Amino acid sequence: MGYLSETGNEIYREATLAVKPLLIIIVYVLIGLLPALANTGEGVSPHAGVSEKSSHNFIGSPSDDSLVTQEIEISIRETAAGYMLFVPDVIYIKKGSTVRFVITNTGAMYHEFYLGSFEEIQQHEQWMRSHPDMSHVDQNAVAIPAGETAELVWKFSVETNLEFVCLIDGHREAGMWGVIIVHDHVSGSTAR
Ligand SMILES: [Cu+2]
Repeated sequence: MGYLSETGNEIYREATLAVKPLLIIIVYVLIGLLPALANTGEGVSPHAGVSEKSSHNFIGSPSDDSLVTQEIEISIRETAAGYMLFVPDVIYIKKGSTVRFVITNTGAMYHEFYLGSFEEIQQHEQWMRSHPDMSHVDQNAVAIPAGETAELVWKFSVETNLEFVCLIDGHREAGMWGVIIVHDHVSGSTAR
């Protein structure tokens, strides 16, 4: 699901990197095709309905506040040098834990916390480049306006490495990403 538009975007991106006239013509043809691809519904966004997809299970699932076994606090910081950071940016979680992330935005800008696999986030970023005004809030993401705190409850049922990121244009490049390591033998504390 969503492969049509992803493939379209990839072709589009590759093509726009080239400068040969023939390729430019191909780009125009593809631009004409993109709306048709987007109209296939789920092709609109790689993360549309992401939580309902079976392929999403490997990153875990949304869960209820009453089932939380661990709370992890993350703060978002903007530095004078222009970096935007999640602190901590490496988090260890024991498999089977239901975690409440409490994310506080200490900066002056709007940020988001998006949880996903490295592959999913990469696909999402490609899609984002052509939809910069899109908000990414889904069951695996929360919006955190400046000065506010938001929570996300997630059950980690599979041993895996995941990524959390702010998908606002340029923020990942400014440092807004981190890694979650889900293993069966960690103590469940956060660490750097
Ligand atoms: Cu951000």
